[in-house]
Amino acid sequence: MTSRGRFITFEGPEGSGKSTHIRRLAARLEAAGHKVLLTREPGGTPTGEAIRRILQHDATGEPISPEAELLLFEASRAQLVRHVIDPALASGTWVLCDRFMDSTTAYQGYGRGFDIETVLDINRFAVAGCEPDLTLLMDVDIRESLQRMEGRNRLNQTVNDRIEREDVAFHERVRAGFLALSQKWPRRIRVIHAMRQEDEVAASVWSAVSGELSP
Ligand code: T5A
Repeated sequence: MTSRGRFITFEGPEGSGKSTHIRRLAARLEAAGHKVLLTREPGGTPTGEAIRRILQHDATGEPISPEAELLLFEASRAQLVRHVIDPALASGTWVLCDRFMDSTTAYQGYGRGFDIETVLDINRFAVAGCEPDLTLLMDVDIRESLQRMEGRNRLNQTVNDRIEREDVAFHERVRAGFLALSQKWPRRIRVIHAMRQEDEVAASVWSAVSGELSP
């Protein structure tokens, strides 16, 4: 019988290096002989990618209420879990996901101010037991996060999306929320100090993964 794969999520403020390090970790796991699937939230399925366009760029032209925003993130997640993550894990593939349920708790709970226990309940409904084995929280301060977003936008000729345009106080609440979650679940959520050189950060990511999951 195939043994179940492992499920690793990357979380943290914008520009904290999630995409950079998820790709580096995937390459290293593949080199170690694992089958690896990379995915992201919101997105990762046709329905999820359509939801991503609505959420990021006001694609309908209509303001999105905070309640609808929360439920759209959860809808994308419910779809991703059932169509992509669960089947991949069952076939022995390691799944690396760029953001997952902790982002909803941090952004919609701590950031927007929804009751945290309510958000956690809706998360549980969406994931139906499919929780990460390990979460890497890429922690940067918000000034660094904003600078990196600017750099990314200059390089890729992009602009900040709807949530990235929130004020500094919102982003500070989100970061504090992520850190609070890492204290609530210290075994699952490992804080990676992501303001160092990229290679040093990659070494910490590998050490957390190899220490916890013996790849
Ligand atoms: N959201 C999401 C919610 O509100 N609720 C939810 O439930 C979910 C799932 C999604 C948005 O939706 C919100 C959160 C977000 O606002 P996203 O696509 O995940 O957005 O976007 P970001 O987090 O904004 O992704 P970014 O690509 O901007 O950030 P990353 O992936 O963290 O960072 P990365 O690797 O792209 O790096 C950004 C820049 O920094 C540089 C890179 O080269 C790049 O230019 N960099 C470094 N620079 C210096 N030192 C290092 N160590 C560096 N590492 C990377």
